[in-house]
Amino acid sequence: MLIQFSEEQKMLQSVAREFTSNEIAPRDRWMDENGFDWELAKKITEAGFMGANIPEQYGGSGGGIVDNTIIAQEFAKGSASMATFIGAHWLATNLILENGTEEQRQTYLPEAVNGKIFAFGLTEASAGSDAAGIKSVAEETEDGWVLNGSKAWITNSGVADYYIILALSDPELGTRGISAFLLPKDAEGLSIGKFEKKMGCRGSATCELAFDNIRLPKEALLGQRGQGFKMAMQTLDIGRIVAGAVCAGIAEHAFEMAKKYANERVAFGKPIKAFQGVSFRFADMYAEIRAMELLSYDAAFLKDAGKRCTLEAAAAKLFATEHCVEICRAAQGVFGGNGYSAEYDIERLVRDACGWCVMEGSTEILRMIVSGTVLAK
Ligand code: COS
Repeated sequence: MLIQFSEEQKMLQSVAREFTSNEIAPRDRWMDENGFDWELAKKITEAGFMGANIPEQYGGSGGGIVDNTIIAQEFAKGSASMATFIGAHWLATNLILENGTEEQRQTYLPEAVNGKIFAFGLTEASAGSDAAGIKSVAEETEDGWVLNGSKAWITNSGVADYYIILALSDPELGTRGISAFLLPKDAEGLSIGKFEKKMGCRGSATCELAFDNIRLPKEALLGQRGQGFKMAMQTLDIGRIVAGAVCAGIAEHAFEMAKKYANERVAFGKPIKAFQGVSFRFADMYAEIRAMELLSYDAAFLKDAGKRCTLEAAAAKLFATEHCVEICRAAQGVFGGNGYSAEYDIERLVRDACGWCVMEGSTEILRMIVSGTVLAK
């Protein structure tokens, strides 16, 4: 037993688990077919999860990264979409928490706790993995900033109340010329595209954003000018830890579905779990899920201890996303032909799992980070 949760964390885990089985899991198929579930988002707010990462002085529950990781893993056991939604909200609000002025914290964090949805806008159509290649520009004026450009694949866009947008404030300075800005959804000049038709995680909203001469006040600058890239990378470290646990949750969901089926389905006069071709899959799935958890919580405890965890977070996400897809495919295989039918739900998990191989750092980018770090040592 390597993961040592406190009594409070064990309680949080059981509360999140119960909430997931009562409220989230029953809505997952509906979200896959219909998109974002506003009613469920309201219940998530009422249960206090939106502010799980926010200190009590701003109305949140004051949890650390381990706490967030616990909640995300539990949510993912019921719905990858809802885990994606809350993960993106925390990603954006963590940026305010860690880099905002006291006034920004006091303005935005209580709103985040009370159900205003936040989104993190880094990616552009021509700058995904190459995050430093963004082209959106924020030009300084006498009374603030003028924002132009666009973003793509922004989780929570279309449902968010606030966006944190990374843009070039000083293009000639490279990564040190990128700054972060707080953008409200009703800003004049902001256009939000239609919801992307995605393969999976369809209950989480994703759109394109376009900025046409949006005038922002001076106070819209989040953190220090030129520190946006570093801030984004730091918050992505946390995002990747949470992503690892989300994948462990999706994989466990698939494991449980397949286990039930393997007990009930009879072939050649026996439940199919009696056949080694089926039962051995569960051995591999179990071991891999456990490893996913250990890597994710190892990085989460490191982060909560105030240490840099770029390597550990990237390794956790790398291992977890790739194995999550394999586990979901193995679980789907247990269902035989029925695994190909939407009626049995397992195909949805395969689609959901694939999304996590690109969100918050593709497999290839994570390999670059891990190999670059270990070979430099
Ligand atoms: N924590 C703190 N600082 C970091 C950091 C981290 N995790 N990663 C990079 N930095 C800093 C570097 O130390 C460097 O600082 P200095 O200018 O002071 O030297 C600066 O940021 C630039 O770093 P680097 O040179 O490594 O930047 P690159 O342009 O080479 O990009 C990768 C590095 C590829 C790792 C980055 O672009 C990346 O993570 N891409 C994937 C983006 C992503 O995950 N997108 C998914 C959608 S967003 S939800």
